[in-house]
Amino acid sequence: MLHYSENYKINKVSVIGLGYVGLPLACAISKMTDVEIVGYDMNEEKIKKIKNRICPIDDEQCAEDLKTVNFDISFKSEIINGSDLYIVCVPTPVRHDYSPDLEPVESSSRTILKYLKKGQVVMIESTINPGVCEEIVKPILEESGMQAGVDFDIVHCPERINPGDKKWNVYNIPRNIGSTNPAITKITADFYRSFISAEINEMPDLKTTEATKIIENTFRDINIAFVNELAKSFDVLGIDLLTVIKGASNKPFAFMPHYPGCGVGGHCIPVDPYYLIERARQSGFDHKFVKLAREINNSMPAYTINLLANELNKFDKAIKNTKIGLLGLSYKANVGDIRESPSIPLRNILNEKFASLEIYDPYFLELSTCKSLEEILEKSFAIIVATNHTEFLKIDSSLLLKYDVPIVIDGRNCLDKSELTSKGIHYKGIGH
Ligand code: SAJ
Repeated sequence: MLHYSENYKINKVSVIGLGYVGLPLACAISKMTDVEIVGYDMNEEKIKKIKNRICPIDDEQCAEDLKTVNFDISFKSEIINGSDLYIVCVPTPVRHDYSPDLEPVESSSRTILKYLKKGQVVMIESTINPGVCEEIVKPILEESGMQAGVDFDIVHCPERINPGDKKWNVYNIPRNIGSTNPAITKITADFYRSFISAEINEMPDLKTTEATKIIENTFRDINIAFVNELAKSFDVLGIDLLTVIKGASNKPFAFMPHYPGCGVGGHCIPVDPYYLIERARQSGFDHKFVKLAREINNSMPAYTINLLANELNKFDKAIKNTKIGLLGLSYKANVGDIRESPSIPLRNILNEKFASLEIYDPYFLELSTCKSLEEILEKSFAIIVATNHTEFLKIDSSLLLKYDVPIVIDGRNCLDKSELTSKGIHYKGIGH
């Protein structure tokens, strides 16, 4: 077993990737510990912004920290040279065919390879499937001629940042941490305990640690798929699913509400299950249930468009050439993040059906055709609410009647159905 563990000390830490995970982490380390912390990101523009204390992410705590922290950052990787602990916080997306894209993890490992020396530790915070540390990262780092677990070590501590969350942040979210070397797990866990007030749970190895984050988000995806399938079923049964979920939620144990919608977006929930599906497939196991959940969630944009078509038919209209307003591009309320957003397939389907399409998202004015909520209502006959941004919650019958918008498809079930229908608005939610 590794002998450097006994006198391994963390004096210099480098964070590789200064996005919504890496930047808050680097700020926290610089504020709460006495180690030297440096940040590396290949994006020169982002580095310039951060140097000017402009927070490039939707994270209030991080924006606050950025006003006062002082640590070196660069778009040149030399800055990480001599780190005792390299922390990788790069994206793990999927490609258009939903295949895992580990290129950012691989290229970060290659960057570290240039500087890796005996007695150093590489920590991966990116969300990865079981096996990535030992099957992808380890071989790259061992091109140094050194041996993982003998000359250096690899640790995994999956990130748990929840974008836009005002309560949970890098300082107070519990973490799991693991490696193949218990001594290093303990040392790095103690380091995380020096700036995180929540539980830091030491895991026995890399694969179980990698698996925790993957199942956390797959759990969420399959539960959302469950209520999305219920929405389709209850729409034909004439049952209001939201009322049913509200009723089921007063069960004080063994029930956890999830909510139907026009689709599942973001860089976590609709992505992480594919990492598990693909790795298990390589070992001969077919995750039928997890795959089906992904199919159900991916079917929700088309289902939402069908609801629109049904309402338009009541006015003897088709989608073609009808003025349709798409409200919201972001995958989640009050954040400016379009990754895997269901609004993208919604927009694509509406264009394929030759809708006279208008778009408005206050977080994406550069992708919008309208500059305000009033403008898109004025230009629409029917609207789809795809993101429950706070600004959209003020939509009521007086606003819709003022702009003569008789149809609302509420993709986030966020508007007041009874108020709207009581004034003759054709309202249809998802299972609601
Ligand atoms: N969604 C539904 N129904 C639900 C919940 C979400 O349709 O009941 C949709 C949202 O509209 C969105 C997508 O799913 O399009 C993802 O929503 P999310 O609330 O899960 O937001 P994320 O993607 O920011 O997920 C993060 C994750 N955090 C980490 O990976 C560290 C996730 O694990 C958290 O559970 C989630 O935040 C959270 O709880 O808010």
